[in-house]
Amino acid sequence: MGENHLSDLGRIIEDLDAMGRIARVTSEVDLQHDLAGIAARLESGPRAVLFENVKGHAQPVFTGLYWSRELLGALMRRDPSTLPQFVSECIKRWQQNPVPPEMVRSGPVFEYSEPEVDLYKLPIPVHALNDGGPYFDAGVVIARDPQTGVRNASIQRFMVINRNTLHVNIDAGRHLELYLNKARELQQTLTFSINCGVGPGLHFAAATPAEAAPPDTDELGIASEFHEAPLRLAEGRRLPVHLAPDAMYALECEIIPDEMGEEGPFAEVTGYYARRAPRPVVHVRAIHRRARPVFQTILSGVEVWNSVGLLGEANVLATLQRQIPGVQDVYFTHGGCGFYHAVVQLAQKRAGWSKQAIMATFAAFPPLKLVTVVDDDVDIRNASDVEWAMATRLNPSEGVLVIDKVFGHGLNPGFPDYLGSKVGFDCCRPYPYSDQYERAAYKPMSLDAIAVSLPEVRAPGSQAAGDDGYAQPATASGGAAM
Ligand SMILES: Cc1cc2nc3c(=O)[nH]c(=O)nc-3n(C[C@H](O)[C@H](O)[C@H](O)COP(=O)(O)O)c2cc1C
Ligand SMILES: [Mn+2]
Repeated sequence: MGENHLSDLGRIIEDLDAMGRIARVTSEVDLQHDLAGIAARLESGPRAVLFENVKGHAQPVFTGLYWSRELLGALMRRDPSTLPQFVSECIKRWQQNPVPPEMVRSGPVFEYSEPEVDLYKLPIPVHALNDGGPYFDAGVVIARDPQTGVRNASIQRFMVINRNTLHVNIDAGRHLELYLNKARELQQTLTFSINCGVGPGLHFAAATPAEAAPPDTDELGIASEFHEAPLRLAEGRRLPVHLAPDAMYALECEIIPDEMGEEGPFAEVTGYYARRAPRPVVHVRAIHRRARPVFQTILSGVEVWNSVGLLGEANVLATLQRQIPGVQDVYFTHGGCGFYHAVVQLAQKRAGWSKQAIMATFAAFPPLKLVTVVDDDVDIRNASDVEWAMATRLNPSEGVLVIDKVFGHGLNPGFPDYLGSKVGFDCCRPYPYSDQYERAAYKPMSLDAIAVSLPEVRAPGSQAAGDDGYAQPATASGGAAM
């Protein structure tokens, strides 16, 4: 298998550029709030953004790689609606026959090593108005189990405290938390690398949920499936860590267990600020980078929905396809913060399996709070269509499944201390089907061969000269001003 363009962010930017999918901001932009404010205006659009002129820095900042499924689909040469299936097939191949990473000695990230660690040399933005400081939030953490040596990939947010210190947020149940606990027991420090400016192969490996990549597996191999070639890794120069030699930046880091410092607030994927609290202190011992790096940052919105959410969708889809006959598709809605609400599409084969699907979905992705199951005549990516199924097919006295006091996502304000209630909505027709629930349909027609005039729609009173279709409105602002 030949390696494709997905292993290198530089090639990815060139590829997107050739498709007209890079917006270049050439005006000078301040890292403090302005950059994120501009990015927020372009969020979800068809283009990623390159800030070429960052105030006080020679290095550009890149954002938006994950904020549109159309862009991701174009990059991966797939129809965007088939991405969950594609991702789940990559993960399945890795589970069955992993292609282990290949250790190499060099790579572009070693083009320049800072003689002295100084995080302030990097163009790290401050995103939201109340954020506690500049943040790394798009870096892939590569760590090794202190007991077994098994590698783990994850993404965590790191707040910059000073020239060589970060404070990190590790959610409950993360494998990095497990490794840190093991290091504490062994009375060791925990070392790892942060790799910033990588492609979606490594990013998706890091975002693969624990349910698909348990802690005894080396989830770095997932990246190999996306790259169509073994992922390259290299030894650190200062610490016993593994890092990505093809990244834009790689930091060698160390946590001394129980050393804590204040982290936050940070605008999170929920649309709320994560609270400031004592969290682990990270010492940065070395910084490597390309000679001409691009710093990647992520606004915690759609980009997280299309990475954590997309990987969650892929795992729910793979699990349901094994367990529930008739499952067609899964979508984590964007109104549901990208991974709190799953909509499952089911071609029912037996009565009662729509409720089985609700239970299996919750088990396959614990951050979910809502699951809605609909029939296969409903467009799961269209909120109005899903609501139509809910309005006409949900039987509230039988089809609502409430689960109290269950583990959920700690960032969701409904889950203080990771505990809250979840609800499933069975919006499927009663099975076997009756005519009563058959969806009305019109003959599918193409307009290609049909003569039809589609005039430009204008505001009242603004009709074009010579158009005598109807009278001028008799208002003061109407005719008089024209
Ligand atoms: C942009 C982004 C930021 C994230 N930030 C955090 C974070 O600050 N803390 C955290 O524990 N998980 C965060 N996550 C989620 C984890 O990286 C993700 O759930 C991952 O699968 C965890 O890996 P693990 O199962 O190996 O622990 C983030 C994910 C993304 C895509
Ligand atoms: Mn893991």
